[in-house]
Amino acid sequence: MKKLNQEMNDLFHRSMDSHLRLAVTGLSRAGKTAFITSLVNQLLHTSTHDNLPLFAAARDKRIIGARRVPQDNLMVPRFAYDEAMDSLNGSPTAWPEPTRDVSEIRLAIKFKRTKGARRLISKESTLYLDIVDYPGEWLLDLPLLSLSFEEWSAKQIELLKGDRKQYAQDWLQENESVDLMVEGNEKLLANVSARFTDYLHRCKEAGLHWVQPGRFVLPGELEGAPVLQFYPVDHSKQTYENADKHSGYSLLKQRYEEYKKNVVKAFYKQHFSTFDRQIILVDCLQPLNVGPEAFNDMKMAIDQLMDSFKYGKSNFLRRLFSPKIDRLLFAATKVDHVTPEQHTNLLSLLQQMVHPAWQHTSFEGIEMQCMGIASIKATDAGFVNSQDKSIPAIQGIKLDGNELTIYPGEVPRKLPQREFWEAFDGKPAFEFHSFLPKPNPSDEPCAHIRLDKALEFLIGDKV
Ligand SMILES: Nc1nc2c(ncn2[C@@H]2O[C@H](COP(=O)(O)OP(=O)(O)OP(=O)(O)O)[C@@H](O)[C@H]2O)c(=O)[nH]1
Ligand SMILES: [Mg+2]
Repeated sequence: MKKLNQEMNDLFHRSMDSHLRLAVTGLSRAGKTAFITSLVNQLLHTSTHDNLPLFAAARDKRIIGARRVPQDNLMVPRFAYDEAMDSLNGSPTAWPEPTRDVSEIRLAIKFKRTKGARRLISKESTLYLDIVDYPGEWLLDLPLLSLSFEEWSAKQIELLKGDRKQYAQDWLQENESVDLMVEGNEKLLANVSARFTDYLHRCKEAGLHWVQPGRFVLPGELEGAPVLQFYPVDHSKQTYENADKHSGYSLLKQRYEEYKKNVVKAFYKQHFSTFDRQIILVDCLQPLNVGPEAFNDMKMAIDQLMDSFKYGKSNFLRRLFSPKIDRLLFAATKVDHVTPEQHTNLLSLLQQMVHPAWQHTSFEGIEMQCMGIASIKATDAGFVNSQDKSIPAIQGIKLDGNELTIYPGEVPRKLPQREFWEAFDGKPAFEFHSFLPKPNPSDEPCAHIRLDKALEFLIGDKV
């Protein structure tokens, strides 16, 4: 009898538990790994430290404790938290390695209930939080679903201007020698596709974010698969209407269609439809450092990401899968790269960037917020005196190990226009440096800026 009661008690408590899947997205190098590492680290420490004052449940001491538990989804790699912490706590300290694929981590957060009927029955509950890290580039493939091979090709060819055209030279040259009307030669097509992929990599290395198809630069488990061996074709130079079904042209077209069906659609169905909440991390400072082309390119990529959230009733996405994201957070990352009085400008810039999509009426039922955060604070802010003037500055250790104290520059409040860039004569307008993480005792939580505010928005209503 006692055993039965115990089992019933356990069952009862389990029924009080809740479950949330959080997607952490951002374009390449936006700070996803740092964010997840710090989020896990903060939650693991919060029962013993006052590290999250803006996260009400932690501030009010309602979090009893958090621990990592095995994830449900055995097909997705585990998020490398321990490896990331080893890098941050190493000597010298280092940032975690770049990631290339989807990964996942599950936390069990035990907390005291405060409100609602459940409080009367059970005083403690557990929130199971699944955090999924996946490359934002994969969301850039969404428009492919509504584009034919001809339409997609036309868009890609149109982009070949300025720097992009230069990066594409090898691919375009290799392309010249292929007759797509004759029977398809797999090896030849693989070669030209490899040059096209090189071109996309070059764009990415130059700080451009609009890189499509996204899997070409981050193939994950599809590395070397023929479904990643196609490239856009210039239909204005030649007509392919009469291409034989065994021709090179038809092969490219088939692969494009396969990619849409088995890569893009499959990704949305498998992952996207299971999320409850999403954070999109944006590093606005990096493209400001590089120049107008990089900045506009990132804006285009962000617009594209936002399209994934336009769940209009007639939207084909709604029909394709049933998204249930009800909260979406946009976070400008690495705010510790600028002096504190610039944080409001950075936030305003981010708000401008996402404004058109935010306004879109089809954001039915999705709550959105913007904020500036530093997942792992690598600098100290202060003032330096120069000629009777006090100038704000940040101080940190550069990647070469030397200390640097600097005023990195003013962040524009609004989307920078042509005059803004001209004023800087083609030189970077800012000096945003990368810093090494600060050494931190391993039993202390990482220093952060407003990660608690992000947590409050993302899970505050669930604990
Ligand atoms: N100062 C500072 N730098 C950060 C912070 N977060 C990330 N960084 C820097 O940004 C780089 C990229 O961060 P990651 O967390 O690896 O970014 P990611 O989005 O996971 O990158 P990929 O996995 O390569 O797409 C790090 O190596 C750091 O140099 C932060 O909070 N503060
Ligand atoms: Mg990463």
